[in-house]
Amino acid sequence: MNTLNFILGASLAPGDFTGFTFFIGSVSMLAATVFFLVQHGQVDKKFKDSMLVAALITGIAAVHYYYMRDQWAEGLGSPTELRYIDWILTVPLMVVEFALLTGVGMGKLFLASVVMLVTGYLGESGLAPVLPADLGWGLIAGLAYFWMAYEVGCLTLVGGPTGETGAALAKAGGKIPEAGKMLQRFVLVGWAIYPIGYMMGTDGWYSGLVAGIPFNMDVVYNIGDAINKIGFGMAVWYAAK
Ligand SMILES: *C/C=C(C)/C=C/C=C(C)/C=C/C1=C(C)CCCC1(C)C
Repeated sequence: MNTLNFILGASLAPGDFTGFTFFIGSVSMLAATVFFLVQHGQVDKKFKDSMLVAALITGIAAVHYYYMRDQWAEGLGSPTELRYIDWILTVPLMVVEFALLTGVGMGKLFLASVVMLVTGYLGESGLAPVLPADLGWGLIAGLAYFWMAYEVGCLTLVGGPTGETGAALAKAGGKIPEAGKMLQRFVLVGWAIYPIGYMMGTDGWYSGLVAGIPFNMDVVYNIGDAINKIGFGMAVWYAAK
């Protein structure tokens, strides 16, 4: 390995579609981070923390994507550990965004996000075969996800009930209720991309269902991250500007 290789990491082979989605991920997360940081200087004082957190989310992801791309390019396969380390840092920061916009304490949402990701990791990595990936770990992760969706008010989009955070979003001042609706759509639709990836990467009752999807799990996760991490920041920016 020469020095340049050491600094830049392994090269992607031409035609490595999955590898290039990792690359696009790192570049777009970096660009979004610059955007959110610049906007941080422009918005009203009370939104500065929200903009900074948006930049942290995409910034942390940019670094992880850089290393995930490298692991993939080295031929080491799906970067499960880096993926879940990224998520365990960035998803709680998305919870912080809700807390900053509403003033509602984030303890329960934070806990649910940790349960969702730790059980998801145990299922996907196969490290804890005491429970099956589908109706064991995956089910627990799914329930934690549904509870979070309820708590932040996703069900109000279809006329249903909401938890405390969702109720506070609707009552907040300025453009926060509108931005809250955007965030709810991301959690309801954008976050639902992840269980599809999980089903593609683990064996279970659903294996036949996802067999026809023409991408692999990493492409699905990469698409989900780009939509959700950048989209979340844009929604917060919308409330702030
Ligand atoms: C920036 C990263 C984000 C927004 C990651 C979100 C991840 C999820 C919503 C993952 C959810 C999962 C389930 C609902 C069930 C199967 C296991 C997971 C962890 C993939």
